[in-house]
Amino acid sequence: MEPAELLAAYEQMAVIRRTEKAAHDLFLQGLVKGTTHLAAGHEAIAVGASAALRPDDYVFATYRGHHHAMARGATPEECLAELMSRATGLCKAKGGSMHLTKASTGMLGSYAIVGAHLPMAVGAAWSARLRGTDRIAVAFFGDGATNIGAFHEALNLAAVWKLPVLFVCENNLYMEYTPIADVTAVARPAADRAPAYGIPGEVVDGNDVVAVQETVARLAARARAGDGPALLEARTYRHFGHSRADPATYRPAEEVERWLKHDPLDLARGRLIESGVPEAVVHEADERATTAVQKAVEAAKAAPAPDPDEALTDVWADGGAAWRT
Ligand SMILES: Cc1ncc(C[n+]2csc(CCOP(=O)(O)OP(=O)(O)O)c2C)c(N)n1
Ligand SMILES: [Mg+2]
Repeated sequence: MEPAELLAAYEQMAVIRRTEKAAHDLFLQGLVKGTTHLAAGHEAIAVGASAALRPDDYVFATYRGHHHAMARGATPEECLAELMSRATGLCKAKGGSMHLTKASTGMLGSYAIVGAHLPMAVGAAWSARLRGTDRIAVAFFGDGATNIGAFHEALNLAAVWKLPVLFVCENNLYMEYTPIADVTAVARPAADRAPAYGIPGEVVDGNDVVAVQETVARLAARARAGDGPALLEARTYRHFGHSRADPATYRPAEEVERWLKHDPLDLARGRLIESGVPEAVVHEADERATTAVQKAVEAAKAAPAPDPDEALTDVWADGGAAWRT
């Protein structure tokens, strides 16, 4: 990444981090409807991957998907308003935290059923190829999804049909509360499964935005050129508990401390300074991120509730063109 690109990635991660903190605070104020699964700590995966993708590629995420929605063009205001069930929300308050979707930018949804969206990403990749495009699809999912049947079905079909799809596992070492290592037969839950389907399986430091960008760019180019799918395991750690109901006390203190010292924002900031970007310039990016999220919080709080007359709009496909991106 050139310094200017890295600075933009840093600012985007700073915006996501502050939006997640705002979501946490708004939840505690009773302003968020339903639960939230915050992605603080995972920012570099969404931002690094997005920097490597084209705007017309397809992205699928899980219920822990705020970072992917924002990396693919959703604004903090749209996301926070959605969490708060406001008319200005990304899905006009019909999705909530677990279903952030922005079809116009290729963000084809966040899915609450573990593993369910992997076959859908395979379908999007198949569609892209059938239509003669060179778009690719990317499915982001957690380590827990690697023990779900749909993960294996999706990998197998994508490999057999050599489809342009990337499977990106955000391995944060835990499922809801269970360490993935306690219930998985191999050491690398995603990457070690790739050889069974004859596709490349790689591990990357998911907290290093540059490493993620470079790896995704390489695997995306391969998929785009017709060389088929790949599986990337991005190692990371969540800063908050699984969901708002979870204080995450089951994680050893020294493990938490070790990972907090390996923070994606700190790593990117270190790289920026190393590459000669003045600290004041990085500070300005932090300030812009703070202001942007403060404004988003105020705007979301001030936004009206949805009109009851709209309760039945946008809930069923009408055959229109909106989803044909
Ligand atoms: C098929 C299915 N089984 C169980 C659940 C309940 N559940 C929600 S999140 C989750 C943990 C998933 O962990 P992981 O895939 O590692 O993702 P992370 O939350 O760590 O990002 C579980 C078991 C679900 N949503 N779907
Ligand atoms: Mg996990």
